[in-house]
Amino acid sequence: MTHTDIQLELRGDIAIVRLARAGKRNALSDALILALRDTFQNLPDTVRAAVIDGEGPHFCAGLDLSELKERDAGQGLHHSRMWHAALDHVQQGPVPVIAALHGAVVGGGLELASACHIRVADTTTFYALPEGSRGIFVGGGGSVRIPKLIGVARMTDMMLTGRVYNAEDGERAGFAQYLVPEGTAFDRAIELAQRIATNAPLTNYALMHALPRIAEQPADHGFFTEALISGIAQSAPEAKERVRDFLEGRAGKVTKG
Ligand code: 1HE
Repeated sequence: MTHTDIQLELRGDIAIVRLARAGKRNALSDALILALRDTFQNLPDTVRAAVIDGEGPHFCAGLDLSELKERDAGQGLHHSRMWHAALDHVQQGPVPVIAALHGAVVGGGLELASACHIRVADTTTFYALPEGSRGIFVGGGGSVRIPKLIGVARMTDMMLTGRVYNAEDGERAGFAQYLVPEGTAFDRAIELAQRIATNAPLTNYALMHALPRIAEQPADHGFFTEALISGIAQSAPEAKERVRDFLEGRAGKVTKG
């Protein structure tokens, strides 16, 4: 798959997926969304974690508004479903994905960031949902994923009032898990990806695929699903080896952060 607006770089077992449409602030055209889907769908088997970032001064300006004007209601529905399918490949793909954020993370850009498993933001980052003032609504899964990060009340406020969160307030609200100095989000994301790539693959799989489902199940179902997945994870030879390494003094202790 080649697409000029997406760059895929493999650095050992880390995939770096870069939005490369800086002239348009990485606005997500249909072609770019489909390229994103194809990229995550076809990651090589050797990849253990991925980082997504954006070229230029902003992570992503959201939906390419120049394409919006051409769509009727039915086409709009299918367009939204296309985004859902593409961002599902980010969230439900084979490996954890870390978003390295800077500058604008707005509209569909915030929806994309929300589909990732961890968000690292530098101090230039800002978050907004301009859909509210453009007379439209989120369509890339934002109404499902964004409230899980910041809550329904904050998202409602952002869309009703056009409120913009800066990097510090955004981290406090729950958009990002890491706030780092200007220009260092990518490096920190790579460090985290390298750490994640050393985990047992079944643990990462459970975190990506079991945890979000368990969190939405009624408690009794959740406890049962948890028991199933923890039974599977601990039965892997790799899990037994890691526990043995600790007991025999070969693995690191947990230390204060
Ligand atoms: C674009 C887009 C875009 C920039 N679609 N072309 N998103 C928005 O409503 C955000 C709209 N964008 C902005 O508010 C600003 O562009 C930014 C704050 C992101 C960046 O500002 P700045 O000053 O660095 O750049 P710029 O001069 O505004 O834009 C540079 C170029 O990118 C310019 O094109 P040019 O040909 O005149 O150089 C802009 O037109 C173009 N550009 N953003 C198309 N979004 C699944 S539903 C999701 C719904 C949404 O995402 S709605 C929110 C859309």
